[in-house]
Amino acid sequence: MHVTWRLQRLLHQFRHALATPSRNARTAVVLGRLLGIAFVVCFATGLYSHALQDPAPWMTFPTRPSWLYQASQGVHITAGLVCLPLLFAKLYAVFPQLFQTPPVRSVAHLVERASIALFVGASLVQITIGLLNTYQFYGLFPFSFRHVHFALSFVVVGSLAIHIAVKLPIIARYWRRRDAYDADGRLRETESPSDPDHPFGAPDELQRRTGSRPESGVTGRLFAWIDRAPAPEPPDERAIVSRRGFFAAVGVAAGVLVAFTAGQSFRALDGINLLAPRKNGVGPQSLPVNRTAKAADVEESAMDPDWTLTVANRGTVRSFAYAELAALPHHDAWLPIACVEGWSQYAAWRGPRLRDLLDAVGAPEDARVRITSLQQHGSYGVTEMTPEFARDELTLVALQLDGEPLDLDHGYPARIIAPARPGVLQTKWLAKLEVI
Ligand SMILES: Nc1nc2c(c(=O)[nH]1)N[C@H]1C(S)=C(S)[C@@H](COP(=O)(O)O)O[C@H]1N2
Ligand SMILES: [Mo]
Repeated sequence: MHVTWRLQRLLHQFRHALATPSRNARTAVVLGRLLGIAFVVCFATGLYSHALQDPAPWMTFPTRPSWLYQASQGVHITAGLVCLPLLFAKLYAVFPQLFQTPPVRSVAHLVERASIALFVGASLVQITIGLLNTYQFYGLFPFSFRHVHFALSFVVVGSLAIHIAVKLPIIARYWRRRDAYDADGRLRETESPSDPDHPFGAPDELQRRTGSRPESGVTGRLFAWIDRAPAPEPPDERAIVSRRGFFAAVGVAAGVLVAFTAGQSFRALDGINLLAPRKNGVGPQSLPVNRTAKAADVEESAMDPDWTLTVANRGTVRSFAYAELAALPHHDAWLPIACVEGWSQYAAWRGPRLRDLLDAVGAPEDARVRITSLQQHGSYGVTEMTPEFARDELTLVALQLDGEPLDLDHGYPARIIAPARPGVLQTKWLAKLEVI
């Protein structure tokens, strides 16, 4: 008896805690709007990054402003981070819906719930692997991060579209605040029992507060039994999270995440860069390194005094020794490395223009260029560059960084640096440039 009473009381308390005024359809719509924007922004910036790395034959890209990719990558990572508190908040707001009775009422209802299950699952995986990627944990997965992240983005956006279509009536009804609440600040009732305004069968007085109807059937009887337990102490009011408090908590969580990580790209926030894995200015020549020469296994080949850079246009092949490259006219470029993992930093690069080297072998203006590194293993040993980048005056075969020869970890003897490109394509330890 005692055990039953305790259980009753515990569940009763639980029901009070769950029955918050924030757990309703209006909250779900407000959070859904923000999440929808964040997802679409991530999708668009992600597609852009993916296209740059895997350009279809017909694709050309803007090369200015030179920080275009840096901005797009920063927005992608920031929006992705913000999704985390938003998604948990949204799950919190609609959580009682998971326990609807009966679980499935019709074919349409089954489709609705299945699409939500897919959407929630795919989004959580997507955000989690994205977050792990920013901490360079992608080596842990038995799959290619980029390809899974890309494929999942279509699942997320597709199931999001279905979700929006299915919930359109609720979204429309609660879109505006004044339609959602009455003059007393209480949520207006909805007709559909599948609306996420059930405060999980809240005790009577809470049901009145939050403007929802009592449960019926088996759950109704269960809740009636639970509510026979004495009211929990401390009083109910304290267990209730107000709407304002709830949104403030979500806002603070999102703000803290952004403020404490944005320093990995924005110097101004460097001092409070507490959560991001990368720090501005930390690394050889005050620039972070993603993969070291040792990790790329190029220490020997890059330091070889007989190193040459091969430039090829079909039959026309020329080899440039380091001294020959150093004797060519040099140009300066103030450009960022913008890593897909979320950090970016500007630096002063110097060296011959890529287009001057291409001209030396008579490469056509519209040639795509394959760039090969000394690095034999890993995915970034060979990359491709479309002609608008190859011909850009800011695209260099950089020999210098901040007025000094490149550090071995930054790509000595020579590396590519180009405007508006992802960091992964700024190939280090060059071996060969060839017209495709
Ligand atoms: N050959 C080669 N080049 C490479 C890489 C690599 O792994 N191998 N990493 C790329 C990545 S992911 C980034 S972000 C930049 C980082 O350049 P940095 O180490 O000079 O800062 O180099 C790029 N160039
Ligand atoms: Mo990177």
